[in-house]
Amino acid sequence: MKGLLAALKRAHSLAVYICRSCHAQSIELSLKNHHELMVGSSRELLQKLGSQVEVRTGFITEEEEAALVQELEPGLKKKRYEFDHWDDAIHGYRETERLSWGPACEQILNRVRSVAFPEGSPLLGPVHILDLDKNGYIKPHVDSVKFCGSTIAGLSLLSDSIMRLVKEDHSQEWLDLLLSRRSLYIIRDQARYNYTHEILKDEDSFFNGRRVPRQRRISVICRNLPV
Ligand SMILES: O=C(O)CCC(=O)C(=O)O
Repeated sequence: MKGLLAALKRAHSLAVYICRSCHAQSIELSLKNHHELMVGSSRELLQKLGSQVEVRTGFITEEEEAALVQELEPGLKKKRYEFDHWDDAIHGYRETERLSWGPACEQILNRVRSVAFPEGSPLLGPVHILDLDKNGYIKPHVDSVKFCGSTIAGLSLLSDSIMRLVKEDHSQEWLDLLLSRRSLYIIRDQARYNYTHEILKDEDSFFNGRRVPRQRRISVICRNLPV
């Protein structure tokens, strides 16, 4: 159990820190067929990554969200939010992983797996749970290729948030995703390997100029294994 968290932490500690000043000058375009859930630095980028980045709003119901929170809360409550390490890639968080779930939650996770991963793709057994405090945020990083495969799929509980993807060697190329509460995001292939991803802190949480307040947020993240 400890292995996955340690591996992910190692991946996070390799975070790439990117200057954000270029964003102000960038052209923001929305992609109509993604229901205005993504804005990016150019139409070309939105088209290029359109098939590798998905956001499905309302993927789970309020009742399903409550079932997940109810199952996760007792374990999370035993841990403290970690704020102290200024150089960590995640600030203000507590985390755990879970291998076995009650039937209601297992059904939800099976739905996630069936839409996010190709049939037969070997999956990372434990599901990663990240609980971000209202003041918490995730800095730009690329998940370790040693421990995680081509696809990352995450449910967002309790809060809306903004996920930002930035090309690793070309920070003018970026994409913002509006992750509404109870949505599912999926990041695949180049978007997963060549772009950092991050969750913006509350004070920076704007989507296409619109303020998106961040509350405490729990993410439930499924990954496949590297081939
Ligand atoms: O909380 C999220 O949805 C993103 C998590 C993340 O960036 C990661 O675990 O690598």
